[in-house]
Amino acid sequence: MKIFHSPASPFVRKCMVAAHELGIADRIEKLPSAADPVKRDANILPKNPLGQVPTFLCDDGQVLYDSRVICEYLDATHAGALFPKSGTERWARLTELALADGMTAAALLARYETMLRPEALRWKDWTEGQLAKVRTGLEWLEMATPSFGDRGLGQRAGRAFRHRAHPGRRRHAARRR
Ligand SMILES: N[C@@H](CCC(=O)N[C@@H](CS)C(=O)NCC(=O)O)C(=O)O
Repeated sequence: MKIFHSPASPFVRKCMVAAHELGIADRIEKLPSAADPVKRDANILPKNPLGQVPTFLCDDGQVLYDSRVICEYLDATHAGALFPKSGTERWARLTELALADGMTAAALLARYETMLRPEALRWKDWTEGQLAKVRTGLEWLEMATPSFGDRGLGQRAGRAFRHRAHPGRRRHAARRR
């Protein structure tokens, strides 16, 4: 098994967390990649027309993307229990997964906005709208999943997301403290 990999990608990380949980991480070869929505990675494109990571190559030659499909494939083919097989529990967990993916995608879009888009073309309201999705998602998670046992989880994760989207702001926050 091989995966087009980037250590900075939260979606790749999600797949590797699933692989670690299943005890198979060391059986997945990490292929270097430089996925980028503007300068697309020519090595990934023949396997995945979206040119994104994670892109996963199965031992039988089948190619899988995106991270949800890869995680479910790893779970199904290694007798995992990461995805409930049926019933209310399955739909609840899949909906939480959709929330986490949506928050991650919003954070990534906000990050691309500051990292890739030329300053003159940036739209602050749009970036704030993406970060608002992350914020309301974290608030929902804190409310709905007290079993995480860490009431500060949302705030801390929120700060981490904000720092990624606006690297300069942390310094101002630190000065205020
Ligand atoms: N829905 C996809 C999202 C993957 C994604 O956005 N990956 C980013 C890196 S974190 C990427 O490849 N960006 C380059 C691009 O979008 O062209 C998944 O869950 O795998």
